[in-house]
Amino acid sequence: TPALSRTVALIGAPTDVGAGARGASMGPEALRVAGLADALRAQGVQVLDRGNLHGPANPWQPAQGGYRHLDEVVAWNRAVHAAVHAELQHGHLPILLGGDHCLAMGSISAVARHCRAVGRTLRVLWLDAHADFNTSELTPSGNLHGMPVAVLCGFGPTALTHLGGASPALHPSQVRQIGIRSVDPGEKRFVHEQRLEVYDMRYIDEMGMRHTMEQVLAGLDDNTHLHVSFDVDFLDPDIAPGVGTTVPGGPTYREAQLCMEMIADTGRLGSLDIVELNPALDERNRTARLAVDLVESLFGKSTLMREHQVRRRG
Ligand code: EXY
Ligand code: MN
Ligand code: MN
Ligand code: MN
Repeated sequence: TPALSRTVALIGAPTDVGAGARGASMGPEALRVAGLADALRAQGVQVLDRGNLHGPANPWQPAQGGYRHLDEVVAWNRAVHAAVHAELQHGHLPILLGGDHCLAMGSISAVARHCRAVGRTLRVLWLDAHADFNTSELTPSGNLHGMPVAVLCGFGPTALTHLGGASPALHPSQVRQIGIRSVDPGEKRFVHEQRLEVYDMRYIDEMGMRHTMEQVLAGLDDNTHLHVSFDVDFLDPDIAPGVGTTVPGGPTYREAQLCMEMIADTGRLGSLDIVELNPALDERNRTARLAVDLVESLFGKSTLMREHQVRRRG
């Protein structure tokens, strides 16, 4: 299997149609202003900024039939699916700049379709305070950013479950959820029923981030494509206030860095979403700058040369 690409394509999807608060639509530009492209270049990555996708405005309507803004969410995710799939076919590593987390439906369905076609094994790391496993029956809000994992596993409206043709895009056994600390009651039953592998904050508290990531990354091989779906609300709100759905008690700065560094060490990162950043709620773009800082680690930045650290320890 050839090595995964060191050419990254940035794809902006400036929308908040799946969210319960306005403002994530400003995420792509905030990440660019925080220096995302230069930070990646500093890690030896070639960066192509594809600009922003276009889609319908946020009509700000109540939910209908358990879904809020379903038509708009479908339109945005069709655009995301096409753009992400095209970059993978060109051998590039797509980074989706959200936008709210409903966009993972388009992005991950494209990654799954690509992996199916080339015979790669896909594993999805879902970094989030939330399980995002609601359905129209279970959701308390109708907001589609609370449903992408369920949709990708085949539970949801056909227009979304079949974005990549075949459905389901994912089997629950391909997903690892990390940092979870807010799950709705019906959603929780469904997570158990579908046997999602969840490393919640209690697990991280008791076992530590190092052991957690060893479990999350166990069993990878050189045919694995890792997709990281990074919901910025994964992070503790004390360090990352710029999100619409803060939940206290998230990973610290050091825990988040270690999480990213251990993913980088695998060398298997094949695609990435950065979602839910809400500049309207941020403080002087600090959450965007933190996200960029963590992405540097995800692409291999560490304090010292890794081999030097290992030599000193040995
Ligand atoms: N579980 C809640 C809901 O479904 O409305 C909150 C979901 C927030 C989802 C954020 C993006 O991760
Ligand atoms: Mn190229
Ligand atoms: Mn999410
Ligand atoms: Mn979340």
